[in-house]
This record gives sequence, C-alpha cells and structure tokens, in this order.
Amino acid sequence: MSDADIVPVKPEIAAHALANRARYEEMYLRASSEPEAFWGEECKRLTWMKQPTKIKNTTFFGDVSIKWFEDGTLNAAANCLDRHLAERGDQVAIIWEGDDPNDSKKVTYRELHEQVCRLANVLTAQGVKKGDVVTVYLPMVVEAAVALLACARIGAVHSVVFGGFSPDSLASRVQDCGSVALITADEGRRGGRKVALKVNADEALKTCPSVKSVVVVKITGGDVAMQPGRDVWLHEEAAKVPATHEPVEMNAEDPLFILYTSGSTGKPKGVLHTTGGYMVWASFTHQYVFDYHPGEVYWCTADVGWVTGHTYIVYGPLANGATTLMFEGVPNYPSTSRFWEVIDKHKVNIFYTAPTAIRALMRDGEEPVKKTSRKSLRILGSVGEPINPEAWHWYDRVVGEHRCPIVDTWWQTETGGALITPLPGATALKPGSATLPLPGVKPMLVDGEGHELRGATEGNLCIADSWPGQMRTVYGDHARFVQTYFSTFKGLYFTGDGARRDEDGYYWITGRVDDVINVSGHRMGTAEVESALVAHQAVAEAAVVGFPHDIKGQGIYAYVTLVADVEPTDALRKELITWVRKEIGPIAAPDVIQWAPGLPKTRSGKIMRRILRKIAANETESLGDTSTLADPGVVTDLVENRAG
Ligand code: 6R9
Repeated sequence: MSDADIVPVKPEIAAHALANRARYEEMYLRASSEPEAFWGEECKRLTWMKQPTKIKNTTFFGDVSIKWFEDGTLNAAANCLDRHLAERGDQVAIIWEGDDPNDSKKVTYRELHEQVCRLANVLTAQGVKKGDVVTVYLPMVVEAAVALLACARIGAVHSVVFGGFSPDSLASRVQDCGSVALITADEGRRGGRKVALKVNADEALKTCPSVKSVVVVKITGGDVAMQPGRDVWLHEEAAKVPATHEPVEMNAEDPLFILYTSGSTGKPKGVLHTTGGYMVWASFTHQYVFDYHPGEVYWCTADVGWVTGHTYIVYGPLANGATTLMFEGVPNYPSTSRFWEVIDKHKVNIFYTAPTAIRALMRDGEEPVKKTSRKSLRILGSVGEPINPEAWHWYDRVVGEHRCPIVDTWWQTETGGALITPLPGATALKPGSATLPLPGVKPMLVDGEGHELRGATEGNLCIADSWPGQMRTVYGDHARFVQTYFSTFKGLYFTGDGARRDEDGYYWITGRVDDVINVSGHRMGTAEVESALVAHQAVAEAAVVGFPHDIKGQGIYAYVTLVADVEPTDALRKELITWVRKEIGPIAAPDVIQWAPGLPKTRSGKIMRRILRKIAANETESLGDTSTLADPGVVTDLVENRAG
C-alpha cells in the first residue's frame, strides 16, 4: 500500500472529538509509563461499591496471573442501569428493530432496569445463585440483553451460545461449564424464516443433566413443548416477582461471563472474563473508539452470540449511558437497502459492521445505498477480519460519502474489546490498516523464535503487557490458557495473528497464522470441522483449510478421504455438507469438498496443510518444497482433481 493512500483526520470531527492526536499521544504515554496512575483514574468511569486501591497485578510468566482492580467491588448491571436512572431514566437505552421492518420498539433505561430486575428475581426463584453458570441461547431480541444483565445482577456467570449453533454444539458448551439454567426462546426470526431454538435446546438438554431450569422467552408464539418442573415462560414468571432487585456486590475479579471460541486444536475454549477490568475496558473503548457523545444513536450489527455483541451492543454502550440499537434481522431482508433504511429510520450516528457484510452489499451496486439519506451518520466502524482496501473505499465513498471516519477495530474474544484501532479525531487512516494501539496496549512483532522485530517489519503479533479487558483464564483449564497463549513466545500474549508494521508504526493485520479460519468474521477451528466430518461413517480422514472467498473473506475447503468401498458421489458430497451443518451449525458448512484418495503427510504423519492451502487457493504453481512428504504422488492427484 502506497503512502499516498492516507486519509487525514477530518477537522470537523477532530474539533469536537474526545481525543485529538495530541490527547491520544499523551494518554498512550501515560498509560505505558504510569499504568497504575492512568487506570487508577480511568476506572472511576465506573461506579464502584468499594473503590479499588490495588490497580494492576499481572504477570505473563510462569503460571500467568492477571488481576486488575483486585480489591474493588461493583456490579456490572448496576453500572449499565441503576446509576443512569436519575439522569437518564427516560432516555432510550435500546432501540430494537425487528426482522420485519414494521416491527420496532424503544426501551428506556427505566424500563430496561425493571425488566432486568424481574428476570434477576425469576432466576433467583429458580434457584440460580452467585457463581452459577447460566447458558443463554437467544436470538437478537431485547430479552438477550436483559438476560446478560440479569445474570450479572445476581452474580451468575453467563455463557452465551450463538443461536445458529446446533444442538450438539449447544450441548458441549453447556456440559463444559456445567450450567444450572438455560435461557432460550420458542423460536427466533431471521430473514423471514424461523429458527427452532426450543426444539434445538430440548435436543441438547437430553445430554445436559446439570441444567435444572429453562426460562423460555415467547417470541413467535410457535407451538413448543414445555417440560413440567423444568421449563417456565419468562412472561408468566416475571409477572409474579417484584420489579426491583438489589444488585449483588461482586469482586472486580469475580467472573462476569464465559464465551466459547474456536482455537487451533481441540474443542472450543471457554474464554473467561471478569467484572472490573472488562467493564472498564468496554466503557473506555466504546467511548473513545466511537467518539461517543451523549445523545447519539449507536448501532453495532453483530449478534450477542459473539464477543462483539457482548462488548459493543450491551456492556460498553450501556455502561456509557448510550442509546444502542439491536437488530434482529439480516442485511438483505427484505432488501439490500435494509441497513441504510434502519439508519434513516432511527437516525443512527455511529454504525459498526463487518467487512463480509460490506462486501456482500457491494455486489448489489450503489443504488440500494444511494436511495437512502444516511445524513445522520458520523462514524463508521469495521470488525471481525481484515477489511480489504476496495471494501474500505466503498464503505467510505458510497456509505459515508467521505464524511465519516472509518474505525477498523482489531481485537479478539480474548481481548475483551478493541486493542488496535484508529480514534476518529486522532488517527489519520490508511485503508486496510487497523492503525495504532489504544492506550495501555503494547503490540510486539516477533519472529518464529520469539525475537522482537523492530521498525518496519512483519511477524507474529504479540502483546507485551496486560490491559484491563484481557481474558483471565480458559474456564476450568488454566493450563490450557497458559499453553495456548503464553507458551509459544515466553512472557508474551500471542494473538494467533500475523501483522505488518509500516514506517509510521501502523499495523496491518495479515490474518491468522494458526489453524483457525475466519469465515464471514466467524472464527472456526479447522480441527472442529475435521472432527465433524470424520464422525460420518463414510469418512476415513479429513483435512480442512481456508481459501480466499470474495464475500466471506475465507471459505471452508475440505479434503475428504472415504472409507474403502464407499463411492464418491455428488449425493454424498451434499450429505456431508448437511452433516456438518447439523453437527456444528450452518456457519461451519464446507464450501468445497474434494475427494482425496490420500492426504499429503510428512514421514512422521503430520498433514502438510501449507500444501493443501495452496491447492485450495489455486496457487498450484508455488507449492514449495514437497520433498519431505512420505508420498509426493498424493499431491499430483490432488492438483489434478482440484474442486471448486
Ligand atoms: C472481535 C472478533 C478474532 C480474530 C482475530 C483476527 C480477526 C478481528 C479484525 C481482525 C483484521 C480486524 N479480526 N478484527 N483481523 N482486522 N479489524 O472478531 O473476535 O471472533 O474472537 O475473532 O478475528 O484474526 O484474531 P473473534
């Protein structure tokens, strides 16, 4: 990327921004030289029951221990609700926009507080106690935010499972953390279709004896089975309990939530976030990254099933007293103007979405965007995967009409909130670059041996010191936490991403360097898809890699070796795709299946994925060294029979 492609800070944005360049630099310097003083001040953005005096106590060495604000106490829900009531009880907290464009509603802070208190009382009546885990399996309805906050209010740990996951995926996530309760709905709605949540939940719970109670939100009124003694309707129970509830005092380091995410090996990990540090990070980053000013309408299009929904639909915006929009639907229903129509309808000022959505909408041309006004827009954001410059420029020109800075926010489930991102009034933009680290974030690029690479260079992206929003452990498996993130490069948090740093110190994320693929911004471990495939009786072996995909960023390419005597047919190919959808969920369905009589392996039996990636990407001219393969002939066959 040439340096000519720099988009300067817009003076009209900088003039009113929370941080201009000088302020950003001053904050960055202070956060790195005096973290205790900096975060000791910043943590006052929350309302503490007991103000912390111990600010930072962290080490990335040995057993790895991360504690922030450890002698402080607070309640996350009280920070999102109660403390706003006096000043903005009647302000809209959540604008909910339904799948059906005629369906929307506004919930004030006072109303949201009441709903949360009622569900907190319902959960308590169901026997849920402080420290218990509650799994949430809901679509994008207001009750999803209510569920998170009600758990936080009683000190229960929520574990949200994306509504698109299969019964099996739900079951394994319930079993891993031993949830005592499940909050779900009769059915979800998306793009004019219904999602059978309660049916899926019932299927999953057959193997989840820890779940003693199921609270069901009535959404469609569809006919669902209720198991007496276990299942209750939220609206019935909520009517029986008081509309007030005293928030439980939590230590800063008490768990707030678990969120399962894919890694390069094994089953998904339960990423654990705690209360104080996460809330400080959510509030701090939401305010600065989006330059949020009171009264603005803010919309993040993510699903609450992902970390982006946790931090930037619920906790960050509500901690800051913002008006946050929750959208039940999809970008192309009823038409591809939907996003822009919603922006006009609710006068959205800040809009945060994913590159995959932008690329999909680009295909339809400019007309569906241009027929809307979008005059309310001030800031645009991007998250989930690298945004290619072409999509960046379209977003800037067609959607933002060059008026709106684009904040390309790089972060992970593990990081709790954005780490590398522009600030609207401070950072000159380079399309495709996540730009600079936030105050408190120390990125470091290292080579394969962990040696720091200085200056303009490319390497493995690590973070050298802790920030308040960092995950604390893998639920129930601290050894896996240490192994996954701190053993590759000693004393450093390894992100799993590669990055380039240019002459201006700007970071360009190049994507995962491990066996994680990013499909439409959703993280998928290749190992998960492989184990789903080999669970099918016709499959002997499978190897899965990502390949470049115009819309999704990466698609899923599976090499499948069948058991002896099974014929490779188109019908079987379809069956395997359906199988994976059912085993994991629609987001894991392979785009391409290639029959592989053999897989390229080293003499020690390790599959050489590098070669499989090249074949999938149709870069068969540059396969590299194949001399270490046990049987190089396998590669010739795979190249000749390339699918897709
Ligand atoms: C927030 C979220 C994390 C992975 C991460 C990276 C990729 C996210 C990005 C980005 C380039 C960005 N990623 N944002 N890559 N530029 N702005 O997406 O969390 O689902 O855990 O995914 O997504 O590869 O490591 P998560």
